Amino acid sequence: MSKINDLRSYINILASAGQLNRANKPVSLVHELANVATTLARSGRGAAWFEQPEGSPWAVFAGAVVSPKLAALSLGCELDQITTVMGNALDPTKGVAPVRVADADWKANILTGDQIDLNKLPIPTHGLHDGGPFITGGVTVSKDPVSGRGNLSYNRMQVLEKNVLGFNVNEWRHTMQFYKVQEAKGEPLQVAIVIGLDPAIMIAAGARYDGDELYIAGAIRGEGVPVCKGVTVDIDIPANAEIVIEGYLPPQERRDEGPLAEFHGYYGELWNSPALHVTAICHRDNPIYQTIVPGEAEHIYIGNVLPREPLLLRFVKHVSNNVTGLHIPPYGNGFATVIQLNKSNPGEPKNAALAAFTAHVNVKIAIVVDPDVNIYDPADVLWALINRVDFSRDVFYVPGAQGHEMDPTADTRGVHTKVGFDATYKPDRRPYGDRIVYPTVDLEKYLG
Ligand SMILES: Cc1cc2nc3c(=O)[nH]c(=O)nc-3n(C[C@H](O)[C@H](O)[C@H](O)COP(=O)(O)O)c2cc1C
Ligand SMILES: [Mn+2]
Repeated sequence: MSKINDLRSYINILASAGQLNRANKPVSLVHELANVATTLARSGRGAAWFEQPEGSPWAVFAGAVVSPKLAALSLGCELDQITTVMGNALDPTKGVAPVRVADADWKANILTGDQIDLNKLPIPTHGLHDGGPFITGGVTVSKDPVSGRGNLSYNRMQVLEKNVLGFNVNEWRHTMQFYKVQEAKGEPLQVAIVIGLDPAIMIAAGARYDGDELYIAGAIRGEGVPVCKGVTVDIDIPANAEIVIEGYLPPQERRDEGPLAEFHGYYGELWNSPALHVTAICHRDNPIYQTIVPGEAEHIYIGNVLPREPLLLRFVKHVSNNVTGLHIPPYGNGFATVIQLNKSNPGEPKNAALAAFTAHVNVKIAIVVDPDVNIYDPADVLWALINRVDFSRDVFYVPGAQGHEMDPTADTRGVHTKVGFDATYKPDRRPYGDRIVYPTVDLEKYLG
């Protein structure tokens, strides 16, 4: 496979894997683009490249990491290696430092002062009840004002004025910690928003990590990410980005932004958030604007699946060495986990489920299946639930446990009930021989 070092090289790989869909008809940035990207992703067709977003000369790309298949292509590995590759990349001892370079293609076009107009960018309004256009696929690069280390994060950003964005950031994020340090001094926090990236950087930015997340991207690629100083900010910015928006969050300023489609599939509320004042917009020639459809699979894949599967696997393997696979399906908001276990005794599935619950507060459903069940196929997991679970004996509850505070079934503090399913085969109850399996064939050989 050829090397991925930016969005363009990744798009080539998607095209050769039959997972790139070129939409060459005009498409509205308001709802329509997100609808098309979502329809493609949900039908297993992969990423979308919009050549003619209405009102913009720039192309828009969506769905870089929208399925297990695309996660594997992004990481340059097979489907069943994703958790191992991510586990390695997230190991702080395996991080690879970014490398400073003198120049970047995005410095080809630099807009400052009155030239700045965010309304000229093809920023989609995704969901029907979204408050307006939001940058959702931009990665925030900032710097710890105390240690000087770099940091990556995602922050949804609503266009409020031609040079001002509402900048959503939760209290417990590193980016918020940095902002609070600056605010206490009465100083702004500088940030750079990078758009159009090597998916390794997209994946790295979704992780909670004690250090600069660019080291994760370096570990994925086996070499340091090239970075280059900003034009108006003192930050090391990935050199191979398509578009860079530089600016600062002034101390004490708060603006309303929202609502936006949330990861749990409902719309969120208005937030009173810091404001990002733009000091420069830089871009490559003919740049590609990249977006993530909020509240859909890619959002969850990057935020809740890839960074957490290795963590859960570690905990579950600790209680049982017979675990053969683990997946956090994106259709479960990151709240569900499917554990594949080659059980050696009847109590083992329940212990494995309990280990997943303790590995991360978000996990509220654990389904334990046998090795003959495809953990990436929702229909196969449902088959196991229907055909291998006696619901009064094989289901157990953990009431009053801590979950995510936005879990729609939890109270406002996030207290909810966790539920485990032992969906493994119990031959002692009623023997059924083998499962029916029709092996998948290469259709090219049979169809014209
Ligand atoms: C697509 C996407 C959008 C996100 N949007 C936000 C957001 O608007 N606000 C926020 O606080 N976290 C958001 N997150 C989660 C954080 O970016 C993520 O937890 C990250 O690890 C935080 O990094 P930090 O602690 O280094 O700041 C989002 C994650 C993804 C994948
Ligand atoms: Mn961080």
